[in-house]
Amino acid sequence: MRIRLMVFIAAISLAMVFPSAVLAGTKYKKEYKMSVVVGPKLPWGAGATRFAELVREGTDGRINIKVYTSSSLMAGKQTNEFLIHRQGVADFCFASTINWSTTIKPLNLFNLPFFFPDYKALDAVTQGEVGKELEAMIQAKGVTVLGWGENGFREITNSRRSIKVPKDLEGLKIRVVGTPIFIETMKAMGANPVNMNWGDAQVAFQQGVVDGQENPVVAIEIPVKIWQFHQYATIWRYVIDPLMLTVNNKVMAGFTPEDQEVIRQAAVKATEEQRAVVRKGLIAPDLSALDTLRRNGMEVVELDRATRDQFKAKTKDVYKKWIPVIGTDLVNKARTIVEASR
Ligand code: X2X
Repeated sequence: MRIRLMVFIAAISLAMVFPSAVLAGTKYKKEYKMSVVVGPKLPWGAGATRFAELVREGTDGRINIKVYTSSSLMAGKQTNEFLIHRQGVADFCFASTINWSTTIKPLNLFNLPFFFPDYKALDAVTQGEVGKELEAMIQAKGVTVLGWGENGFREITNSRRSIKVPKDLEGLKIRVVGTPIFIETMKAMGANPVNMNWGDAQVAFQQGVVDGQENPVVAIEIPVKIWQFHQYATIWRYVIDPLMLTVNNKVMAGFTPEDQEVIRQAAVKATEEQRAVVRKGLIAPDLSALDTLRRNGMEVVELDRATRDQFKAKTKDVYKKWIPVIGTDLVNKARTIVEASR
């Protein structure tokens, strides 16, 4: 009896001293690596740090995630991120669909020019059936999507002239991510695209190697003070850039069920918060983010639906080529959801 009691007390003390993961025989790594393409101060990088903090707190320090910003895990080459994630070089990612779309073709859905008119349409797609299908495809490739964050609608800025109609864009040298559909879309609209990693882009803006670029206002353009390089901004919502907070499947399987649950909840919380941050000031009546651009000397043009349609009309061939690549069924489903949301 006494011995049994002693064993019981010993077991309890052991459980208190050692975390459940150790008792369960699961060996955790000292550090888990999380990849982010941009710097730590941008809302995207901050969202990753927030996730890491929530996981650390929720697991009493059992899971220690270090955020590697500025594409450092893939030597600057942002379109390689999915590959290094799949291989396990990055255990976690907070990633843009754009950077992964070179490898996972259906993600080019979000790159279709002028396909998503607003946040309502976007949310209906990512939170619904289409979002689930994309998650299942990614899962089958070895990675779990834990939550959807956001970089935002991508708006064009440049140093030459105000872009109000398609003709204004003609001949402008625009930096884009090195993913084929971006290059083809810019060419279709008459621009002269130059592909470049984000890590090299800011120096290129400074040196005037390119005339312009396209990125979300709150998530990128304001934090990098784009007005240092460009005086003109056009709000045209031509492409949406969702972010996915993800974990490598094998890494996830190595955690106890309780810790997996902590990770899932942390991802939902961190992405919800991050989405709210990057939308602030961009939804009428609060358009204060555009005022920030103006206050810093930029001329800001907001395109109406008819003008967006003029740009869209120029990208017909992009649609023709990419719909079958993305998956005709998937695009049709998304289109139905977008139309129903209007
Ligand atoms: O390279 C870009 O423009 C950026 C930072 O927005 C992405 O990673 C897609």
